[in-house]
Amino acid sequence: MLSRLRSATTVRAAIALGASGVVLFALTTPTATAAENVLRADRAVPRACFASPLAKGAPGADVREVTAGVDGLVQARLTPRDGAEGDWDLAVFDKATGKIVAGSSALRSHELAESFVRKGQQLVVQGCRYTGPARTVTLGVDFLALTPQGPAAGARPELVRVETPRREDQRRLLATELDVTEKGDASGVEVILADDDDRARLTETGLRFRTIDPDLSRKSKENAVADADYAAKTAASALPSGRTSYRHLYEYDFELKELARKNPALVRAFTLPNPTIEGRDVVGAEVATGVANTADGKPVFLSMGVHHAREWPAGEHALEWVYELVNGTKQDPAIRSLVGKTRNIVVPIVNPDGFSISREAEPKGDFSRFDYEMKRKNCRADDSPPEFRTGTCAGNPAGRQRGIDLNRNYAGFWGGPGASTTWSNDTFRGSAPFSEPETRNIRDLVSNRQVTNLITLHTYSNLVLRAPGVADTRPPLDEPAYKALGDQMATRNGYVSEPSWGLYDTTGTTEDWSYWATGGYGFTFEVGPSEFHPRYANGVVAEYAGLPPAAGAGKGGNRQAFLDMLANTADPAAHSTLIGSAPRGHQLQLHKTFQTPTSPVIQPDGSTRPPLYVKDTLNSSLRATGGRFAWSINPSTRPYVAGRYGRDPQGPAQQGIELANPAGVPAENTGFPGNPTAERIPFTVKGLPEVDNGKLSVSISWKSQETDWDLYVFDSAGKLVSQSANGGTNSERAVLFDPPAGDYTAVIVNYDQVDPARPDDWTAGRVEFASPLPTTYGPKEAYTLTCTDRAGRLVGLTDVYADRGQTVDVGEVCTNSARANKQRQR
Ligand code: 0X9
Ligand code: ZN
Repeated sequence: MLSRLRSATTVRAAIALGASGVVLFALTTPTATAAENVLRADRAVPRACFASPLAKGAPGADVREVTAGVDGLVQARLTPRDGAEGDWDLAVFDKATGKIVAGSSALRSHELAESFVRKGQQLVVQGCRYTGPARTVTLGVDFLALTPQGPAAGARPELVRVETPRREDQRRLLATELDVTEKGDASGVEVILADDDDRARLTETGLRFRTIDPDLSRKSKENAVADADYAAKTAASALPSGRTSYRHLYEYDFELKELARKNPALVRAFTLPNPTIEGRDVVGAEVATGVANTADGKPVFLSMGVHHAREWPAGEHALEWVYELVNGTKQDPAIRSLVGKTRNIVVPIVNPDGFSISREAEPKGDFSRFDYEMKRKNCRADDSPPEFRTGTCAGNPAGRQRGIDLNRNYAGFWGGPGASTTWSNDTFRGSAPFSEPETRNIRDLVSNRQVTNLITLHTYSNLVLRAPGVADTRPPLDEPAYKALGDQMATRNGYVSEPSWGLYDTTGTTEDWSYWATGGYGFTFEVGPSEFHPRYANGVVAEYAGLPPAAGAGKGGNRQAFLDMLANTADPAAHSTLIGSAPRGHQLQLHKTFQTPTSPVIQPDGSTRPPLYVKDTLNSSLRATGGRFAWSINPSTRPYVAGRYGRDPQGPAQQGIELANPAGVPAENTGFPGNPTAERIPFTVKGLPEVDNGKLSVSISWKSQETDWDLYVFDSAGKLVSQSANGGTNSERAVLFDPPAGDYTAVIVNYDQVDPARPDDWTAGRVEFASPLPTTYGPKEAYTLTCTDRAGRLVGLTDVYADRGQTVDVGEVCTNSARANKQRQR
């Protein structure tokens, strides 16, 4: 794809160096001095810095004018001076029109405002002192030239389907280095042709192809137009905030701190511990009655959006949930009551670097390398080859391919199937579990609070997913209650509730770490039926509020699903509770440290290395108010070791069945199910009281790995219930758990023969049955509970075992602990 590369020239135009030696400024006046790089405001004015350019000398702000020296990116940064923190924000405007170009509104004075500019464009850079003691702050402005290369003229992104019936054809296609999508089936693969150049290259191969979508970018552009139209004619939407359009990153951060400023007893905005790769702060908010005391022992519901940059509705849902809780606390007794019993943490944008790029990019919708609007991952560059490590994330020769898939980077089963080892792949897992600052932020939250309930928001597919991400893990002991909670929420949004392996294998995902390590019920919502960021009215308003055309129309939508999750958070039967008494001002601490293996780590060549052992430390605290306390916590035994849910066999498994291979070999068929040519072999699955089948597997094998047979299993209603359609193997195995009794058909497709004249027919066709696996129980684990007095002395120490739903009385933990006394004597 080299001809299409837009290379980012990292040479900065018209740069002056500040006193600290950092690259700072490109001023209209060529001789910038360090003093001009310092913004000053003698008082703070809480306002939206990005709303409009302020008059010169306006209180609480300071302004510089700069001219873009290049076609490319502007990057304006604020950093605190002399250690004085406070909260300054930043905005860049087009001088001629006054329109916002870029903004940044994080909670401290670490700001990065970045967007695209034209050479010669005059810009107004505005710093605003929102709050806090810092009168001055350092401003730096960089320009990065982006050089478009390759023929923009022939650009007409189209999606085609290329027929690659033989392995030789697949090789020929891959050799073109065209943009092959992940959408392929038994008979061919979809390929993106960005321009005439690509079309010519595909034509040269002589492979057959047909157009699926003649203009890939149309939908994105149409959506952008429809969104502008909707926003223009809608005064207020049905959302709690009334919002009518997708927010920018700077709006998210600003709204969170405004909510906190206006509701100080109810909302607390906070910065997560790790800045991103590009240096942005990640911002969250907590909503609770008496929000300041984070150690009040209430159960915590954590919701998150935008692990994946392009999944904008995820962030919108998360922020609207904050408004829901705030409005509800004021206006709705039921919500007020629930908010009084819980603490709610919301991180709308887990991946601000990626989100900012996707949100600020021009809508293309062609999924090409330089379709930044469709970026998914974070901004890590150092896993990519050296030639791709240059440039900022928004303009680099690897385009949107740079980065780690944050939803493959958590430690849970990390390194297993359903994640990529290739840096440029959209599901690249990263160099190690928790290698990324963004996933470490969430790890930190979940490890240091009692997060009993968690929803991580994604788009799309209309799903409510729970752990595990791969079937082999087997369901946790909690499965019945965990499933019931997911099913309940799905009645509200109209989505399908299932374990996430039902979608496809994934490892290293959020709740496959958080749930198995802490026991807090974790779900992934895949919001909306199609498109990563559809029209706002559909993808956000309708999905959230339960309006047509959403599947949750008339059922309450995601709003009601979240409220159900909130009710579950408040329900002591859904977690564990410690009760006891402690003197006022004493601090109780629950501590637990353990190691959990990852998956056997898949290597780029397909071999595996032994699992890594990842150490987790959970540490949460309660500040005693004197007398009795109640502390809502997760069960002490983590689900990973607690056992697995199963059922006892009610009878033997059914005898195996041989599949008789019909005479002859069907014609080669790379187009199943469109082309029905196949062998069809019926078989019958029995049921109780005669047999009890926990698992059914249908398998076939043949001689050469160059031959390709595929296998599908249909039930008597003609529904596909299992399939196995690999290439490069000499066997297939299709599996179905708890198969209902009835008639089934194995459909066997001759996909590819090495030598069709002397076919390599399948043999050893069998249906095998296995008994259900009974429930297993593992060891119990304890928390260590300590009590320290006001002076920080340890005055109590004991082990605590607590099961889900259980209330454990630990008594007078700060005075009655023999172990603590012993410890003190040493
Ligand atoms: O692949 C993903 O990360 C999620 N889909 S998305 O299109 N939003 O990227 C699905 C993850 C499902 N698995 C688990 N959450 N375990
Ligand atoms: Zn996602």
